[in-house]
Amino acid sequence: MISREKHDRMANAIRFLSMDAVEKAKSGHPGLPMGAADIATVLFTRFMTHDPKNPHWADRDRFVLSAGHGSMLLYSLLYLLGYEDITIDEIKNFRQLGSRTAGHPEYGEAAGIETTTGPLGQGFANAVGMALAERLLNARFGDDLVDHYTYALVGDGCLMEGISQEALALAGHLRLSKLIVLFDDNQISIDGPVSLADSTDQCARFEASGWNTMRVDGHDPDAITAAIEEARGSDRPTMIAFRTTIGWGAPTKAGTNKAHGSPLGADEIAKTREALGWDADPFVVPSDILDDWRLAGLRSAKERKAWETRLAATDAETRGEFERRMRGDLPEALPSAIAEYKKKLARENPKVATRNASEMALDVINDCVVETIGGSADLTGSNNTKTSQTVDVTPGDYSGRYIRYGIREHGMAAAMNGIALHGGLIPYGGTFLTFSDYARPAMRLASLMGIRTIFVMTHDSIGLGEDGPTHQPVEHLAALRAIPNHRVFRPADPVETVECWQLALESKKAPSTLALTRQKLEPVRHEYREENLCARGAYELLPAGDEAKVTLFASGSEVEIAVAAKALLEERGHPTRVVSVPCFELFEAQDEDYREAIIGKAPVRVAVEAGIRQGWDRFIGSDGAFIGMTGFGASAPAPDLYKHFGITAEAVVAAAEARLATT
Ligand SMILES: Cc1ncc(C[n+]2csc(CCOP(=O)(O)OP(=O)(O)O)c2C)c(N)n1
Repeated sequence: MISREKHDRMANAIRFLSMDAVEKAKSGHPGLPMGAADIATVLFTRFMTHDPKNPHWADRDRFVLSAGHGSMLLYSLLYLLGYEDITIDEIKNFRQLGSRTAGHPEYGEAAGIETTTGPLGQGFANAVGMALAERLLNARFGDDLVDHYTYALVGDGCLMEGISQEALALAGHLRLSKLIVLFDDNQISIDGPVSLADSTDQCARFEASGWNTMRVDGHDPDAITAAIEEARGSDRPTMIAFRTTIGWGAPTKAGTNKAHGSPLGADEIAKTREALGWDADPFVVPSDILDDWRLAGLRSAKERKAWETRLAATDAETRGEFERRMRGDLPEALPSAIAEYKKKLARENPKVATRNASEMALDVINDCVVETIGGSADLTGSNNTKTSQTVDVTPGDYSGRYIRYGIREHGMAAAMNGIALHGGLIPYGGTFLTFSDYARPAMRLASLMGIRTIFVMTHDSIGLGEDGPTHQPVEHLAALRAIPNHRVFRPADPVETVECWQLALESKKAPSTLALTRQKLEPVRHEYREENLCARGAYELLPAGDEAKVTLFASGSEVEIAVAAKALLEERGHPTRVVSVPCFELFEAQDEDYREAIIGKAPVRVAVEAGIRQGWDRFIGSDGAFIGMTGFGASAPAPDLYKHFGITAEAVVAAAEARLATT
């Protein structure tokens, strides 16, 4: 049992490391770490089951600092608890180039940082995904292997963001009782008191969605302990509103927005040292306090060993399967299952929309890759994300493989990130491509973190037809391609669709978006090829009959237009090649020789895509012809729209011939 005096000094160690690091960096946020230090100290000394010496232990509790600006709270904890990645030098180098202690916590920089946070509210929704992943894996592997808590520390900002509503509604509905949200209820944000802009009763809001809630003094260790204890026994997710003082301990700045996001200043820090009776120099933690923290870091070593014993005692097959899934390796049988399916496609040549092709591919994949977790933001029948293998997950029954995310694109995307981050599962989820805008902040973070989240985005152009311009993506392909480390796949037919799915599954360190059509397409790949041609991002689909005078580049639904245009151009005496471009990002990853060969030497280059031109100059040059969209779409049947906007084989021929005439 930790005495009150000891608790206070341990919490003060967090406070001084945080304020001194922010002061040295001349930037950062001392207020949150100082205010939440008591909560964090109780959590990590009495409850968190984790092992700094084995930080990737699969069944560890997860802690998410959703209020990522308070990063020094997390870095202080990791240092104090003995995580090797965060040394005192890293603390001293807070926010400096090359340090692990980035401005906001970055996943992958140090063990113990479970997700990248900073954009407020994201971490909360990630935690929902982690807590869901925990239940899903528990249903598959039992309490012996998977049975842990997920804690998220959120601030006023996280709870004001709209994503928090999506996250809490989903968690409440699914009854994720092992999710515990610690709300740093300090009533202060950047502009000043939260009351300037918000008067929500947060507890009432959570309760309305099926949460257990409590209001607790966030500076009383016994009260904090009792609350977390109670939360752990709840049959519902719990939100504890801890009333705290931002910048607790700073004599003049505590309780004000002056403590939120700038160094306290030498004078205030000196006065805080005095007020809290802390005479250690900056970055020095008195040895007895450091020892206490390091001991706290060892508190779960026994549990970790017991878990390892249980894992070792598990039958070899289950153990092997658990370990494979946690490593994120795909089943060995996948390539042959896909090869068989591609052979079948070559025989049958089905004329289907790529959203249907995606469902067909998923039917093969889900049979083999049992760790996929599907879902959709209320567009299941449109996104074709549900297959025969994916039974619904329901409140309290997590044995299924399909999440009804509800009309919550942003929450879905961020929860999927949480599932991917947890490990052991591969999440994919659908909505309309145009609503990728609603999911984009989480899609960007998936890219920044380099994780395998798969976004299934159907209705990928004006080809969706009658729903009109509100639903027709125009700039979205370009906008998603603009995100670094994000693979945007736009397959042209069933063969390309399964190839792109395979690439998305194999992409352990980058998320993928599959842009899929609503409308039926002519297949363009008729022969079986074992090689995944989409893997190079762009490839020659059809060579020219003679030395090429024209190269046509196209993606997805416009490849069939390019194929038709090639036939017309060749009839008219212009040798033409067709390059299918399913993925810009993978094309850029090829070597120079390959890229040059694909761009080719034909004097005329034309690209066709039912979206905006941005990005295509990479293929056609600034003097190339682009057949696509220059503004918003319209409401009409798809074939009428293609004609109306001039995205036709005839238009391609006319553009190519106009240029041929000047070469
Ligand atoms: C999506 C998003 N919008 C805005 C910001 C900028 N921002 C960082 S912290 C903050 C205020 C957060 O207030 P609160 O959660 O109460 O944190 P505290 O003041 O208690 O540290 C804002 C607006 C952000 N990080 N993310």
